[in-house]
Parts: sequence; C-alpha cells; structure tokens
Amino acid sequence: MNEIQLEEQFQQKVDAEIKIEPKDWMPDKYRQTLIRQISQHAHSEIVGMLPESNWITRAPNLRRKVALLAKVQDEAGHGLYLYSAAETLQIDRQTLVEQLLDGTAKYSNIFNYPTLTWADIGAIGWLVDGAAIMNQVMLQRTSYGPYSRAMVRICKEESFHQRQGYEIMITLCNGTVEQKEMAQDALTRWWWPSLMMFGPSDKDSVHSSQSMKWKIKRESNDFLRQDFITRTVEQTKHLGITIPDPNLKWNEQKQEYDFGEIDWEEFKNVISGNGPCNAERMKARREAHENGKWVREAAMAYAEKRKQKAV
Ligand code: BYC
Repeated sequence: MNEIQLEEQFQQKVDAEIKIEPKDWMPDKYRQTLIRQISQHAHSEIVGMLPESNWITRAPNLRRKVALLAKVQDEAGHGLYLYSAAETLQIDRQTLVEQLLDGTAKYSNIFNYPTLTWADIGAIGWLVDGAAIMNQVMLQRTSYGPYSRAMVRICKEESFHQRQGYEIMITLCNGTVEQKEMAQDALTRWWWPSLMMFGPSDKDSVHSSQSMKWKIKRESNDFLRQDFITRTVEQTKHLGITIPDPNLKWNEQKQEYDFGEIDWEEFKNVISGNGPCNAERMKARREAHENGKWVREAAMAYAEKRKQKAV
C-alpha cells in the first residue's frame, strides 16, 4: 500500500473507534502530535508536584499532611505512566526530560503561579484538578491505546484530588472570617489561570481540528472550559465566596454561563517562560535531575548486571 492508502486505512480505524497500538502503522504527524501532547502532560504532572510540595511541611494537621503527601505522590505516578506511554512512540525518556529542561517542551501554564497560603492547596485541588479531570475524562477515549489506558487510573486519582481540595475549601469557608478571606483570595488568584488550562480559544487553537479528526482530543478547548465553568459556579455558591468575574452571568437562552474576557497575553507570556515562577520551577527541576543522577546510574548498572547474568 502507498502512503495515501495507509492514511485512509488509518483514518477508517480511528473512525471505527479501533484503538491505535504502538506497532500499528500511523502517520508521522499523528506520532509527533501524541509525543508533544503526552510529554507536555507528563511534564505538567512532574512540575505540578512543586507548588504543592511547598506546603507538605506546613500542612495544618496530620490528616491534611497525609492526604497532601498521597496527592503529590500520585502526580509523580501520573508522570511515570505518561512518560511510559510516550516511550511507546519511539522516543526515549532521556530525550523527553531533556526537552523539558532545555525549555523546548511546554508544561501546563498553571504551575507557574506561586502557592502563597494553605488555601492555595484547597484551590489547586478544587480548581486545577477539577479542570484537569474535565480535560482528562475525554482522554480515556483517546485513539491511542497506551495513552487512553494510562488515563483511566489517572482520572480516578484526580477525582480524589479534586475532593480533597474542595473539602479544604469547605472547611476554610466555614471557619473564621480570616480563613474565609484566605479561601476567597485563593479563588481570586487561581480562577483565571485555571480557565487558561484548557488552552487557547477554539478559533486560535492550532492543533485542535487535526487532533479531533484523529480523535486524540474528543472535545474542543472552549467546550471543556464552558463545562468546567458551569459546574464550578455551582460549587462556588455552596462555599459562599465569589468568582472574580463581573461578567459571569447565566444565559437562559444558551443554558450556560457567559463569562468575561480571558487575558490571553498573560497566557502567552506564561507559556513562553515569563510567568511569575517559570524560572524557579525549571531551576528546581534541573537541580532534582542533577541530584538524581547517581540513582539513575545505579539503576542502569544494576540492570546491566542482571542482563549479563541472564546471558
Ligand atoms: N499550558 O492548539 P492548542 C495536570 C499550548 S495538569 C501550556 O489548543 P492542543 C495536573 C499548546 O501546547 C494538566 N501550554 O494545543 C493537575 C500549543 O503549543 P505547542 C496537564 C498550553 O495540544 C494537578 C499551543 O498552546 N494536562 O494534569 O491541541 C496537579 C496551542 O494550543 C496550554 C494536559 O496536558 C496550557 N494550558 O491543546 C498536577 C492534558 N494550552 O505545543 C498535574 C493533555 C495550550 O504547539 N493536553 N498550550 O508549542 C491537552 O489536552 C492539550 O494539549 C491542551 C492543548 C488542551 C492542553
């Protein structure tokens, strides 16, 4: 078969909801798109550990500390499943990590903002994990087999993360005046960056239409953002705090909320390396990578020894 016939056959498989597996033929652009998206996702999980781990030693009690520790460890696990899924696309982990460390690969905008108070841990679980779930539930049905299977467990764990965050927010909002103010301040700071997590609006999204044709993405950025807003507004009402958007208004005709303009300049700045914490995050990752060198070397030496023994 020539390239055109192979592509046609590939698209028929995708349209018939047959998963694409690592050894199947696939267009090179499909492979590259997956490597870009899965590795960006993996890097986000790993960098996402940093703002939260900042609060492990300062969690207000043992129960909160245990839950936060478990959550941060889950993120490490998600990173590992995702790097493994990316590796099935003929790229090795070392290359992926180098792309993160030299700045050629992106990671989610959201992790370039600081965690200033304990309420930020609540807001991250509630909003950031909430937005992540919204995006990731559809990825369980993504066309590439290893990615879709990795997403099943990730989604289950993200659900627990969202609940632990919302529960922190409930506690703070039912606490003292100062605690409620802290919760409000966290919502005010995390709201807009959380909406940006879904990516540029559909008209500006460069990859969406091809990714949706290949069923890598199953819903558009704007659709998911809108769904997230609808659900989150209801949760905010229960907390008794206010979303920082004067234009947020129920639209009876559309049966959804209208909302204000997202600051896309801020988004572009943050994803191109100029957000409030980009330099700090990358410094921490580079140091962790350097400090972990002896572990990688020891693991490789052990693997080599076992291989020799087997021969
Ligand atoms: N941040 O054409 P578009 C998590 C880039 S965190 C940074 O719409 P696409 C977690 C995009 O890469 C969530 N960059 O792209 C939760 C592209 O640039 P390049 C991580 C972004 O790929 C708690 C350009 O903008 N989740 O799980 O079709 C704790 C144009 O965008 C962002 C995932 O990564 C952004 N928010 O759609 C710990 C989910 N948005 O590559 C961890 C998987 C867009 O051409 N990823 N860009 O230079 C996706 O679903 C899709 O990649 C996106 C973007 C919806 C994010």
